[in-house]
Amino acid sequence: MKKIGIIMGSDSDLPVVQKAADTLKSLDIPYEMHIYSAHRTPEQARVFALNARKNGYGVLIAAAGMAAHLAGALAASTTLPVIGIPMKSSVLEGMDALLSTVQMPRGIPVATVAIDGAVNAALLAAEILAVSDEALAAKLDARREAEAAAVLEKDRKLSS
Ligand code: RP5
Repeated sequence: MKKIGIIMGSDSDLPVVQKAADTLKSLDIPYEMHIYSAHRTPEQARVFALNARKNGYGVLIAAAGMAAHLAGALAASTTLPVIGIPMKSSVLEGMDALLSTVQMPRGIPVATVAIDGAVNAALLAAEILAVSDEALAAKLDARREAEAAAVLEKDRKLSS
C-alpha cells in the first residue's frame, strides 16, 4: 500500500494534525509525519514534494495556518493528490488559512477540508487509496456503518 505524507507547517499544528495520524492508524494505513514550512523551510518542502512519488507516497496531507501556502507549495512540485487542512492558528481563527489554502490557481489543485478538519483529511486520503484497494474500501464502508449505528443508538436513547 502507498503511504500518506502528513506535513505540517509548525509543531504548534501537531495537536490537531495528530487526529489525522490517529485516523490513518485506525485504518492500518502507513504514514509519515514531517514539519516543513512553505516560508521557513521552503527548500525542504519542495524537495520532499519533488521526491514524494518515488519515495512511496500516494497522497499528501498538508496542514498550515495563517498565510497558509504549504499545501499549494507542495502541490506545485508534485502531481500526487494534495489535501490541505487550514489551521485555526491565528486571530482570524482559520479564515485566513482557509482562503489561502482553497483559492488555488487553475492547474495546481488542492483538495481543501474544513478548518482543523484533520479527521476528514485522513478519510479523504484513505478514500483516494481505496479507489484501487478493495480491502481498504471495505474498512471505510464498515466505519461509515458503525458511525450510523452510533447515531441511531443515540436517537434510540433520546426517545426511550
Ligand atoms: C503556520 O503558522 C503554521 O502552520 C502554524 O499554523 C502557524 C503558526 O506557527 P508557529 O508560529 O506556531 O510556529 O506556518
